[in-house]
Amino acid sequence: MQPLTQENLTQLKQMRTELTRFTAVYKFALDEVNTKINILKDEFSYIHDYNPIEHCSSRLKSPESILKKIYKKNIEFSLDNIKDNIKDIAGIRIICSFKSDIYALGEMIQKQKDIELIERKDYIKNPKPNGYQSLHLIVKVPVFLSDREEKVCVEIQIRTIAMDFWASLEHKIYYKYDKEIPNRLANELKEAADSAAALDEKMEMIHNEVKELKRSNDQLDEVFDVSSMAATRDKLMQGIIQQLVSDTKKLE
Ligand code: 0O2
Repeated sequence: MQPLTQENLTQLKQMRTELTRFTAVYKFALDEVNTKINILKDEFSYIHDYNPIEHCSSRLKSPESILKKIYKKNIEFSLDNIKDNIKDIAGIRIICSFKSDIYALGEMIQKQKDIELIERKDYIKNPKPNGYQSLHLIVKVPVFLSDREEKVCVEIQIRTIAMDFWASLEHKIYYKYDKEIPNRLANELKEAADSAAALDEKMEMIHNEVKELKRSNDQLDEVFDVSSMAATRDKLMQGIIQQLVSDTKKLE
């Protein structure tokens, strides 16, 4: 093996700096989107009495996973090619309570002025053949660096607890299993996804009915608000007494 020359060393150092800068930008983009999600989450907890976000997680794609994707997509290796072709280096997953929350939250995110929607894949309306469901948004966010501004891609996956349960276990079951899955198992997996979707529908239906019940109970409480009824009664009594006193005075 030949010893490293000064030139080799300089090149390696340059590559290391480039790579660090490359991944750092994705980390900053993740921080930015995470902050946005946390603000929404906090706003819901403090101001509204309902929070649609169960929990969130984020990750930077591992170099191994990036390389695999490049290979799969048959792309020549370069940082520019990676940037242009792999849109999920920075990824955030948001787990919502109900299916309707997914769309509401997706809209809220897309509406933010500094967010540019690049791609939207609705695997809820159109599940993958294996049953996978989730709403995927690829967005670009601005990252302000010391010498420039960069628009960076972040993939946001939004799904319910049931969809996440299925996807996490499916990933675990088939992790590193590269062969074709037997038809019987593929069908079972699809059935499990359908059961998760049915559970989501049922929970949302119960949620909506309870919301409706609560609304009519609140309206009833308003009409029959005991303290305001007592105040009205007291006012009426006061009026009657005043009238009686003045009538009596007139008679005297
Ligand atoms: P990881 O480990 O999450 O990074 P593209 O990204 O466009 O090149 P694709 O497959 O068209 O490739 O993108 P798509 O459909 O938007 O899926 C991207 C991500 O969604 C995947 O990332 C998974 O996280 C998730 N996903 C998609 N399909 C499935 C599925 O069938 N099961 C599970 N469990 N997750 C799925 P990665 O890069 O595959 O993996």
